[in-house]
Amino acid sequence: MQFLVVKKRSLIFSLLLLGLVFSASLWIYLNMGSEAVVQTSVNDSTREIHLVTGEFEATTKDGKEIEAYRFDPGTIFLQKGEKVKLKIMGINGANHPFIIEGTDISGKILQGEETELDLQFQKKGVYRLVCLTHHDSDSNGPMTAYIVVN
Ligand SMILES: [Cu+2]
Repeated sequence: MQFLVVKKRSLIFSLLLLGLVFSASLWIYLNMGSEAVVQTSVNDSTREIHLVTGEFEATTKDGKEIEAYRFDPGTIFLQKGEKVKLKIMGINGANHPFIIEGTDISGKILQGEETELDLQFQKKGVYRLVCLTHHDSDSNGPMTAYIVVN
C-alpha cells in the first residue's frame, strides 16, 4: 500500500499558488471589457472638431421660398474634462452671432472665416450652441448644435 506524503509547507505553497492563479484569472476577466475601442485623447492632447454653417433652401408648390440655417454636424460628443478645439467655418450666411447655453461662451461666425473655440466641460450634460440671429423657425432656424458631454 502506498501513501502520499504531503508536507505542510508544500500544501501551503500549493494553496498560495492556486490563490494567485485564481486572482490573476479574475483580474483578467474583470478587465476584459475595459479595453478602449478608439482612443480619443492621447496624452492629454486636444481633439479637433469641425463644424460648418449651412443652409437648406426650397421652393414650395405654391412658389414660396423657404430656408433654414443650420450647424453641420448638428450634434457633437465630448467626454467630461476632454480638451476640444471646436472650429466652425462660416459657409452659408454672412454672420452668425452665437452663445453656448449654460456657459459664458459667445462669439460670431463670419462667412469665409473660421471661428475657434477651446472647450473643456467639467459637467456632463447637453449644451446647446445657439445662433442668436436664426434661433427659431420664424428667423429661418432653429440653428442649433447639440454638444453632448458624457
Ligand atoms: Cu445663424
